[in-house]
Amino acid sequence: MNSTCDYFNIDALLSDENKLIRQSIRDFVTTEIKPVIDHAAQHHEDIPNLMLKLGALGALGPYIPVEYGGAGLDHIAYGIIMQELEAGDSAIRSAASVQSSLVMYPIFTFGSEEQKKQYLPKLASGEYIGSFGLTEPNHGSDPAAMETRLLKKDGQYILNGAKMWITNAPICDIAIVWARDEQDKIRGCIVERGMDGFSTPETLNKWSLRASKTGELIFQNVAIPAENILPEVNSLRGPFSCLNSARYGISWGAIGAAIDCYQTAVKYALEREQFGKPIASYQLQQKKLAEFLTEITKAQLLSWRLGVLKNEGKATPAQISMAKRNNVHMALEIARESRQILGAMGIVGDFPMMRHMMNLESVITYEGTHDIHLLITGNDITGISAF
Ligand code: TGC
Ligand code: FAD
Repeated sequence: MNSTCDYFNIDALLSDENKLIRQSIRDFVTTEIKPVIDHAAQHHEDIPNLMLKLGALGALGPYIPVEYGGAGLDHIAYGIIMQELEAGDSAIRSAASVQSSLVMYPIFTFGSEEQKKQYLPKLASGEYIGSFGLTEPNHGSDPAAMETRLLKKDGQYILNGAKMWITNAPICDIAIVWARDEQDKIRGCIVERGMDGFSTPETLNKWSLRASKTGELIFQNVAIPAENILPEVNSLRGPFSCLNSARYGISWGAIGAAIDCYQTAVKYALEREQFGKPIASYQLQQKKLAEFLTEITKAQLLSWRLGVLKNEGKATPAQISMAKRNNVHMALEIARESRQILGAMGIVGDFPMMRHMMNLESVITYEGTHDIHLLITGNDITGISAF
């Protein structure tokens, strides 16, 4: 029997530090997430004190330098953390990847020294929760068409507009918001809870990512002090650079969800008997399991190699798109097919497949849809934009 999910000995490519981090996050997910996640998802609740717990583990801003409160780890470590968290639930990985890649990364990369010192340590510890506002009600795949405006007035800036589908909006302390200025340039700013005219209504009735809060960011003449503007960027390169980091992490995270489904399916298929034999003894079920392990192994190699390129500063946005697209699709297919191996048992919360499957419907949509990533690859091949 082989259900370890390291078929090509990828462990040999990991450092001892990488493996120690994996074990500590795996232990956390086993003891703190798996026992409560079904209840949280069924009841549309988040996990109490999740961000403080992730902060204590070093899972928030793992690659941010230690002087700013991060863990100073490499990109493979970041990927492994995402993998282990998403084996628990995509909502847990979402919480960590938004905070790390979409909030801490832009402050670290495009922020002033004062902004880094003021916000990064509190975000790393989980004392502050951040959100990231790029998508708008009328502009999802095409953020260049955004309508939100950040206009200079009397030494400060006035923010007007709305962002939609924003992870952690209802519970965020700060939001990194992208808007156009009077010269039509894209600027990033830090909006703080409590600023007049800033509200964050929750989006209810989701069938996906039910253990994560999603909402809107609404700005009605919000006065933003000049010191809250990210000084080092004034184009779409700003938000897209954040997406590079988050999409890379998601490529690893999806592997975690797929492994959780695969291992559950192997165990069930060996134990469940029909027609007098374990269902694992039938060729149709073995084909499914063999395909799962093959696809997981290919995804592991893709993400590991991408991590090496990222550590060397050589990963291209198009390579990241390919890995995000392939691995999330792979995980969603495994969630769907492995649920069938459990028959009726696959639809109840005692097993994780249905929850992973519904979560992955969001993961295949956010951070660039499956189709948009295909078009990014097509553009890279041909030099012709088909958007
Ligand atoms: P384009 O004209 O190609 O480029 C505009 C500027 O951006 C630069 N650029 C990039 N820079 C860094 N990394 C990348 N990946 C970049 N892609 C483009 C480019 O060099 C240029 O820079 P500059 O300085 O010369 O102006 O851009 P476009 O408007 O044609 O867009 C192309 C397209 C479709 C690929 C892009 O719009 C896209 O990726 N759309 C998808 C939108 C998306 O992914 N949204 C995600 C929202 S955040 C989210 O979903 C969080 S979920 C979190 C969770 O819970 O886990
Ligand atoms: P649309 O852009 O309207 O696309 C609809 C369909 O049309 C898709 O299938 C798409 O692939 C297709 N399509 C679009 N353009 C083309 C084209 N040129 N050619 C071919 N097909 C095309 N955003 C944030 O900014 N911050 C967040 O924290 C965040 N969190 C999210 C959390 C959840 C749970 C979800 C579901 C979304 C979140 N998003 C967030 C938004 C997410 O990034 C967008 O949903 C995504 O970018 C797609 O935009 P859209 O939903 O408006 O779809």
